[in-house]
Amino acid sequence: MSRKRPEGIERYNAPAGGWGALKAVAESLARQQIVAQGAATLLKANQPDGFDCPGCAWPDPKHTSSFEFCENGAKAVTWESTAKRIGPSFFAEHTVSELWNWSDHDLEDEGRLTHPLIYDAAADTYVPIEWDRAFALIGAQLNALPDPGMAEFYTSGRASNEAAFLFQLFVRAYGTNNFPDCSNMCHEATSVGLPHSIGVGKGTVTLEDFDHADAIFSFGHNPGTNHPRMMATLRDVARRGAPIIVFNPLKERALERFASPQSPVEMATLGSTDIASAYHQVRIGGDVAVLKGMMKRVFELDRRDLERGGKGVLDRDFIAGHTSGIEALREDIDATRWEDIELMSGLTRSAIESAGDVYAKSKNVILCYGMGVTQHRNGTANVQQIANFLMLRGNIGREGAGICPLRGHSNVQGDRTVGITEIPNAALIDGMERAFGFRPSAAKGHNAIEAIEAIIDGRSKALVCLGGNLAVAMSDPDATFAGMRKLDLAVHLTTKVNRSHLLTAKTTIVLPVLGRTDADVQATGRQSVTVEDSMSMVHASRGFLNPPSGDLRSEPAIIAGMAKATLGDRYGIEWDAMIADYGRIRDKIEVVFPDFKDFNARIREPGGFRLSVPAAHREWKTPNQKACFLVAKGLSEDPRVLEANVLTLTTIRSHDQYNTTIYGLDDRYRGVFGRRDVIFLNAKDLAERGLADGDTLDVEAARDHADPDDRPRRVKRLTAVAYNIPRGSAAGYYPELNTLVALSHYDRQSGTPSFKSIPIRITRAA
Ligand SMILES: Nc1nc2c(c(=O)[nH]1)N[C@H]1C(S)=C(S)[C@@H](COP(=O)(O)OP(=O)(O)OC[C@H]3O[C@@H](n4cnc5c(=O)[nH]c(N)nc54)[C@H](O)[C@@H]3O)O[C@H]1N2
Ligand SMILES: Nc1nc2c(c(=O)[nH]1)N[C@H]1C(S)=C(S)[C@@H](COP(=O)(O)OP(=O)(O)OC[C@H]3O[C@@H](n4cnc5c(=O)[nH]c(N)nc54)[C@H](O)[C@@H]3O)O[C@H]1N2
Ligand SMILES: [Mo]
Repeated sequence: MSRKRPEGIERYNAPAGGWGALKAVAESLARQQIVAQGAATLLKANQPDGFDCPGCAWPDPKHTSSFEFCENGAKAVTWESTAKRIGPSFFAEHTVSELWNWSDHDLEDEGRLTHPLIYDAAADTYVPIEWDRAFALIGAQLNALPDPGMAEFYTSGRASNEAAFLFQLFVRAYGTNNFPDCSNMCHEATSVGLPHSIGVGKGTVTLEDFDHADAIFSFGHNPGTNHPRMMATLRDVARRGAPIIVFNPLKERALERFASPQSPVEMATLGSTDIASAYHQVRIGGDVAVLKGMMKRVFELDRRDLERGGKGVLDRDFIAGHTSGIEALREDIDATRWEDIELMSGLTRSAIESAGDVYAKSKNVILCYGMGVTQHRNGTANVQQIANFLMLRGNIGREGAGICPLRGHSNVQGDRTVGITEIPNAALIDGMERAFGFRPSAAKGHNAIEAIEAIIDGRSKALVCLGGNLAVAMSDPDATFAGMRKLDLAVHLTTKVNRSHLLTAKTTIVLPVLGRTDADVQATGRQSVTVEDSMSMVHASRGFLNPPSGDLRSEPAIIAGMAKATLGDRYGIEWDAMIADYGRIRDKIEVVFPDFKDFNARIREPGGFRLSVPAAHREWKTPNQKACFLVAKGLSEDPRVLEANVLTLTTIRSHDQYNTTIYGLDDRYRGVFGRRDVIFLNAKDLAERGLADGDTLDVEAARDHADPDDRPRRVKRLTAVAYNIPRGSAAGYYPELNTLVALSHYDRQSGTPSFKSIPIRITRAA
């Protein structure tokens, strides 16, 4: 019996990857009109003398590999190296009010910006402006603020180390630590949570560790779409027969089956490799429950083994020699009841026990995780329970084992390393003083949520964005948009036009930048920049394409231009010399951060070098010099999830988007074609409400009357798609559903918005 599915909804039965991926690359090359140049561009991605792929932060094998195929990396590269251009004549023809009604896809699809622009309010259009005039205006307006703390400086994680370092230098010399950053919406729970556990806010594994792992645990990430080069690694692990245990509410195809476009056999025979050995569809927000459940099992196995005269399954040497807090953890786990674990995780006790058994039997375990773990009200607790789980069997700081957060933007980790932080520590302040002879303020600045709150309240009057699309990426776009329209000054460094640029302030300036793929030529010749991947490897990136116009500047050059116009020769900073030769920026980075010793020499080695990750060799930079087991109270921090009729909504990326950049309207592996206005629901949850597959629904966020920010938040007319997802869970696309997220809905420890658990109610649309 076949029932008619909603328009554009099909079943996708093939493995991830394979010929579908090759076809998608060909299509995106053609769409961006760059078949000849574009194909050559792709071959330079992640090559020793080429540019770092702007797609994701997964490392490359020694960074010397031949071109590693990746469909979504290809989309990112072609989107940037497109032949399409958007110049002054386009803006003369389209008012900003008209462009506001364009879709996010259509805005960016117009192509690369060619000229610096300023908003002309009388004509409601963007008009060209000379670079020096733009800098002078920015400098004058920043200097006119009564307090530097009234300006916000946002960084999106594509910025190179060199750009990010100059940005923080400019802003600290100007006098504030207001550094909202895309990381605040992303892996902040990792950056804040892990230092308390293991003394460093980064992953501990290298790519080689995957060759020695006996089991991989995967929580809340979708590598087939978001870190496709990771699939080669997971495929190797699966083919060795090592178990891969997945916890994800959705059955993500690439975690089930993957056909490697680099395997002639799989391509020729239409074969594939099974990836997950066990796939547990945890309820959204149920990860703390799962982790506590598995730890409960490990403690139980340990007790049993001891009773039988064995040595137990805990790593007692590691625990005694390296850790603190095991007793408090054990008490918490003992006090946690299986009924509650089952209720909150949506999994049976026996399923969780079976996963715990695999863990206890495996000598070396790596645990990988993404946004499904961090973007919750208890995101930090989630991350810390992961660390606890690994530490029970000493799975941190030895070969084949460790924690592996999958970072987002290709250099989001590097930006943090070189000083983009609203909470500068003493080492950073001292380093800046050593390098530049002035002592920056140590006062805490704003993170992303605090910056938006300040903008909405009118406490902050200027916003300078080094890339990104802050207004669309953030929670509560309605309030955020209104706030941004009240600014005195908005400045955007960008490759293309997006919605944030249409939120005009009294003065609004859009500055077009060179991208990763473009050649960056300065006074001493063609420059390289550097980036840091998810595994703390730092390496050079060098573009080679002719820039979209002669009027573009590099991000470092623009930052220096703004800095000179704002600061004059304050502190004698040699901006021009640093722009002439980025090697001089790296020399300064090395003075501020001694870990970058011999920076310029070491990036000449193929593959670059690894920054030190003390926990990776069991050196614990925590106050008590130990790895700390940390207790998280309870299993959830949002009482609304247990209210009658409430579902928990997660917001995810389709296969055809890069964050707020929408390449196309398909989500191939989930069987969605030509649309994004859908909500995935369990058929029984639909039936219970008298609804069915294909019905048009309105979605409303569950109210929180204790929250001063409480008000109705609705998204109308989404098509229900009956989907393989746990009862009580729902999923839909970011950023369309951000309207449902209150600004106050975030993890109190890290400030990460709870984009992955939004309590909602659904009703049939009128
Ligand atoms: N092509 C492409 N690549 C990208 C990006 C992109 O948009 N497009 N974005 C980049 C960025 S900035 C980032 S941060 C990363 C994001 O990479 P991911 O972390 O993979 O991103 P999401 O799409 O948010 O996927 C989260 C996954 O978590 C699952 N999930 C949702 N809620 C829960 C939960 O409560 N528990 C568990 N266990 N799982 C859950 C979802 O089903 C989904 O599979 O990718 C980077 N790479
Ligand atoms: N509901 C929900 N919201 C989320 C998330 C979620 O999972 N669910 N994820 C969050 C996460 S993980 C992140 S990281 C944020 C992303 O937040 P952002 O980093 O702010 O957003 P992006 O969409 O990556 O930014 C895209 C824009 O960057 C600009 N750009 C592209 N390349 C370059 C370049 O080389 N230089 C410059 N200067 N600009 C460039 C272009 O203008 C493009 O439009 O969103 C967060 N928001
Ligand atoms: Mo991210």
